[in-house]
Order: sequence, then structure tokens, then C-alpha cells
Amino acid sequence: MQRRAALLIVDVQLDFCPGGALPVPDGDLVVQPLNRYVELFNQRSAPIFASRDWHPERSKHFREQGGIWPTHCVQGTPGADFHPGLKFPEGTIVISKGMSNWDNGYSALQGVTENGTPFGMLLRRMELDRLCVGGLATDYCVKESVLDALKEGFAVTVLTDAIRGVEVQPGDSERALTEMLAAGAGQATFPSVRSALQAEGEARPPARTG
Ligand code: VGL
Repeated sequence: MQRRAALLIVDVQLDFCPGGALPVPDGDLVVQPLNRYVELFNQRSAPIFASRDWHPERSKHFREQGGIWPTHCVQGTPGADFHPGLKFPEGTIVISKGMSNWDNGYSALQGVTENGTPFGMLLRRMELDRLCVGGLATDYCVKESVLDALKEGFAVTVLTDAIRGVEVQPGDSERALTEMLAAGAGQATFPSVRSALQAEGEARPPARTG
């Protein structure tokens, strides 16, 4: 059976980029490769989702409330904005997560659309069964999103040319990738994703018009 793929861009927000509150080393370097993926998916009318950390000020995720992270991505603050270099086309669906005081919000599959629809439910409703995932950070939100998506029965491809890790411990990103692959994710870079999408498009009957 043919799979219908969508792009998921995880948490490319200013607080996770150099100069932000919880900078991922070279986090901004995912922007350009992600824009290529955005263009590719958009050209093929494949859906594009962008998740964001969207925390309340008093999240238990933050050090001040007993968590492990500096305060970051607080709802409505500039640090929570998507990186301005991302070229999201019209129709990009934003998935917000970590919105309650007690929710770490690592996984986009725990997130909701602006109407409150759970992301997994939306994917099923749209008959999407593969997620191609890039963004920040490899060792936290990318990893948890990928593992959760696999648990929910979706196929997942990790876009290894469009991810970066926090690396609290050196090697965390590599270990995270190993864990994702062991759980059943695939990995790919731009040329192979482009070929796969092309094949998918050719195998699917043309959309009915009129
Ligand atoms: C993230 C650490 C803390 C992430 C979020 O987006 O990967 N990392 N909160």
C-alpha cells in the first residue's frame, strides 16, 4: 500500500537557536535545509506541520519550578516565535505542545492544533501515515516525537540533514538517532526523500477534479 507522507518541523523557535534562552548549538543551521523540504512537500501538496513549545510562564519544566531547563518558549514571547528564516507556505499547520504547567511537551504527538485537535487524530483524519521529521532538538523533542509517532503506528523518516541536538552530554544526538532507528524509524537526506515523494506521487491516482 502506498503511504501518504507529511513533513513535521519540530520546534525551530528562536529560544532554541543561537542567542536564545536554550540554544541548540548551530540550531539555526536547520533552517535552510528545512526550507528545501518545505518547498519539496509544498510542490507536491503534501501537508506541512510545524510544532512549537508553547509553555506557560510557570511550567514545572523550568528550573524555577523545579525542572531542568532555563525558562524558554513562553507563550507569546519573542523567544517562542518560529525562526524568521523559515518559509512556511500558506496552509502550514501549527502544533502547540507543553501548554499546561505540568507538561514537559517534548513530543509533538502530545500537541494540538489551534482548534485543540490532537495531532495524531488529525494525521489519521487526513489519512497520512508517514512523517518526515526534522528540526530541534534531536535528543529531546525530535526524538520523543519520533518515538511517539512510531508507537501510534505511523511510519517515520528522520531527516538527518535537518536536525541538531542540545548535547547536554556529548554524544546524546547520536544515541538519540540510534534509539529512533532501533524503534523502527528510517533515516534519509534530501535526495532520497525527493525520489521517494516522486514515486509516491506517480503511484497515486491523480486527484479527481470537477
Ligand atoms: C526541547 C529541551 C527542552 C526541544 C524542549 O525542543 O527539543 N529541548 N525543551
